[in-house]
This record gives sequence, structure tokens and C-alpha cells, in this order.
Amino acid sequence: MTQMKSRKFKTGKRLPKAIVITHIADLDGILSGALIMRKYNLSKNDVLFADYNKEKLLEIEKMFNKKLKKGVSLFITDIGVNTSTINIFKRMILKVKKNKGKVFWFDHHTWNNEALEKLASLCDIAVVNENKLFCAAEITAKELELKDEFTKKILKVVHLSDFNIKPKDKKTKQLIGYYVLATTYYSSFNDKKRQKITRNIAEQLSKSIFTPKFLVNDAKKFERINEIHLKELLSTIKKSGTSAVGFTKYVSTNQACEAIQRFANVDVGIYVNTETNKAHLRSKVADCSVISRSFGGGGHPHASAFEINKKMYNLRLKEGREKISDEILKRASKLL
Ligand SMILES: [Mn+2]
Repeated sequence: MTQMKSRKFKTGKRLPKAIVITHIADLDGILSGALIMRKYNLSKNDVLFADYNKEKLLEIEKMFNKKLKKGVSLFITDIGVNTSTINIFKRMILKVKKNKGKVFWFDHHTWNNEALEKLASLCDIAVVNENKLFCAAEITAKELELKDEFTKKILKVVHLSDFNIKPKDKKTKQLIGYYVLATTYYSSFNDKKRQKITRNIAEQLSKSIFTPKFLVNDAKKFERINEIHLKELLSTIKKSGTSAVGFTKYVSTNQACEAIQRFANVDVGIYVNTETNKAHLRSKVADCSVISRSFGGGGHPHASAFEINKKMYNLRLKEGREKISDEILKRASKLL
């Protein structure tokens, strides 16, 4: 973990206004945003949910530009940086600084030197880089000194969920399951609809509601579809050495990768979403993030992802799927 500048976060003084940019894809990102909303009494519209895709981040930048005013601070949480997004973040940070706002970045993904030099150094506080102990929401709560009962309770849940540790009690397991299924389902929505529903989840969380009713209903609705996609995935697996690749669309990432690992008896399970052109990697032993980085992505040593170039590989065609799985497995055998 890298700590930049002062450890002490001045919480006594109320921030005049803040914009939050956080990760859209899972409970860790959503909760990180919700905790900042809770602390500073922000509206759900002050939170922008982003991902690693360059084009989508440019849309977020447009929304950010509309919201930015004098003295507004920026929080970025649960988002790492890759070569294609570094300059977008730099522009946003410099704008905040120019407007006399402060910038805080709380993350736990692996950062490269370029990102540390170009971005973390510009922040007032940046607690970033690979963190074996805490996920983004835990770092956020710690930095903001949030110690209430609700926060404590949900942090335990998000920790298990983000580190992929199986909970012992049934209730926690069910809660994590709802979030996984619902956020996977929402990832199939168009950007506007997905942004809106994710903001609604964050608003509920900021008001101490663990499981919004709509989220539970949506999770239940998606459960069967998730199973169908998992089955489809298993019929497409290609294995080479200690890695295997499988294709389907919208399915729980951990479940998909674990199914591939089990089915093909490999260390590295790689699930490719044929709709989003995104590859998701999970490994038990090897550092799978080197494969992701070689494709311009990143993440953690045992959980990473990258985007597949749509022009080079048409994943709707068998030919495109074969081409990319060959390339992934070739790099895996070389890099691991
Ligand atoms: Mn996270």
C-alpha cells in the first residue's frame, strides 16, 4: 500500500461540497461512495459510478465537468488506473485543484509507477496501490473516521465479499449473493439506467439500509439467468497448461472463474463476457494480473481484468473467440 502525504484526515471541518467517482461494478465500489455520502450528507447525484473503459470514463468526465464548481472536492474510490485512463483522471484532478478543491483517492488495486507519479502525487491524500488487508470501502471508512454500528457491520460483509472469503453464517452469504447477482444483472443495463439504479443502491446504503427491496427482487429475477450462463460457459472451455478460458455473457465473475478452474482443473480461470468484450481472471497461485496488464488492464495478483479490442476480435463469431482464447493462453504460458 502506498500512502501519499499526510495520514491525518481532517474530519472536523465540513467540506463545502464534493463529487465522488467510484467503481460501479460491485459492493465495494458502491459502498465506498455511500460512506462518503453518509459522512458529508451528499445527494446521490453527487456520486458518479465509473469503470475502466476509456470511452465510458470520458462520459463520466463530461458529467464531472458539469458538476465542478469552486471549492468542490473530489473523492475517487475503488478505482485503479491503466494507461488509457491516466490522462483523463489527471485532467479532472488538475481542474479540482485549480478551483481550490481537495482531491482524495482511496484504492486497493495495483498501481504502476507512472500512475503513482502522475496521479497519486497530485492528490491531497492518496491511500492507493495493492492492499492485502483492506478493500476500498474499509480504507474509505478508516480515512473518514466512520465508526458507527452500521458501517462496522457492513464493512465486515464487504471485506468477505471483496476478498472472496466464504462467510460462515447463512445471512451474510445470502446478502453477498444478492449484491453479486444484482450488480451482474445491472451490468447488462444501458449506461444511463445502470448509473441511476446504482445511485439508488448507494442512497439506500448511505441511509443504513443493507438490502434494498428492489435489489433483492432483481437478484432473484437474475438467479436463473446466471445459472443458464454458467452452463453455457462450461461448454466453451479451452485449456492450455495451468490456464483455461471460457465464454458466455453476464454471469457472476467469481462463480464463472471458479467453475472454469474446477472444470478444467487449472490454476487460472478466465471468463470472457462476449457482450462487453471484457476478460475476468482469477487465480489461486500465479499472479494473473501480469496477463491482464499485458492486454492493458490490471487489478490484483489473484483477481484482474482487461478489455478485449472489439475491432480485433469479434466475440460474437466463433472465429473471434478462438483467436482471443489462443492469444490469452499463449500469453499465459509465456508469462506465468
Ligand atoms: Mn474493490
